[in-house]
Amino acid sequence: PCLSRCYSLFFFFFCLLTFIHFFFYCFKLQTADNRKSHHQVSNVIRTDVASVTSWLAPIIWEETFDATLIDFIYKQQNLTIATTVFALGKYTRFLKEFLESAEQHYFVGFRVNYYLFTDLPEEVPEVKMGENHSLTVRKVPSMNRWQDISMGRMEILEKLIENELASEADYIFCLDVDTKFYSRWGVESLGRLVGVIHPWFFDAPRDQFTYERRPESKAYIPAGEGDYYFTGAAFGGSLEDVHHLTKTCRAEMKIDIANSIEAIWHEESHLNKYFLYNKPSKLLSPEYLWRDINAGAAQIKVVRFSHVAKNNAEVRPNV
Ligand code: UD2
Repeated sequence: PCLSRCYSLFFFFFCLLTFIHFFFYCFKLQTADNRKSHHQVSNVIRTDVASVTSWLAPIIWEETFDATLIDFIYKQQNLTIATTVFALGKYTRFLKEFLESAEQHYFVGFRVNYYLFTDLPEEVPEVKMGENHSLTVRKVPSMNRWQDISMGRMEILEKLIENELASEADYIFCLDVDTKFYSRWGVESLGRLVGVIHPWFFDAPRDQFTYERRPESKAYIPAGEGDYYFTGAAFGGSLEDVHHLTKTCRAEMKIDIANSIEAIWHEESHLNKYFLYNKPSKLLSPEYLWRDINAGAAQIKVVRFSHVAKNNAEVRPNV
């Protein structure tokens, strides 16, 4: 009987210890979870910049999203991002740095198809593509005016989406080539219609925006109107939305040509007009298009993509 009492006592203490251990284990898990969710919440707060527009579109800045979490969510969707870039004439010199830096920072781990339009395919450098990234080169005719090259992109994009991309991609981004990636540009940038705030005007009052102010142009924006000044160097979204954007801008530029007027900043002016009446569903902060020659700004904690310095008179076919 003494032995059996000992066993009972031993069993009782064993159960007690197991229970206490289990209790503390659960408590630890819960506090870890709390800490984690608290950490995630504190991760997405910026008080020095606006991170939402008046029509409730997010504005993406560093520390407004959790990159690991957002990658995990989008990974399950098996997406393809088409990306267009134009390099005509001397602008082919920018391709190497553009592509090499993109391969380090642009949608790493996601499927990307670059469509490169050039009049000099023989000058396209050999750049090793990362996993699930591919490059298609398309020859286009040369042009004598840089403004025509820049504006002509709208029509080529419109046709590319219409004729080829429907079953090939989910999203599209259209980027300038005289640029370089310095840091992550990832799925946080995806949205139905995406505009990038111009690095010169993100901090400027509206009356300083360089919208087209002549009512004769289809890009006209009256004084006192407009939300942001967007760059023409980067925009994107779903195929359907970007198709509508490019088709509209192309048609409006055609009307301007017929009326012998060219908007002050070419297709960028038409893009701004489009975004005024078709609000972007997501805005990217100037982290997504900075300028190498710009001084830093306190709000810019990360430069992701930036215009490289160039001598316009030397690289453009006309001045
Ligand atoms: C601004 C815009 C640009 C466009 C342009 C229209 C920014 C930062 N950039 O840049 O997107 O809206 O104004 O006025 O807001 N290109 C060639 N070969 C040429 C000339 C141009 O391939 O000879 C292509 C190339 O992809 C280049 C793009 O057209 O990146 C725009 O031309 P730009 O970069 O010379 O225009 P820029 O710097 O005035």
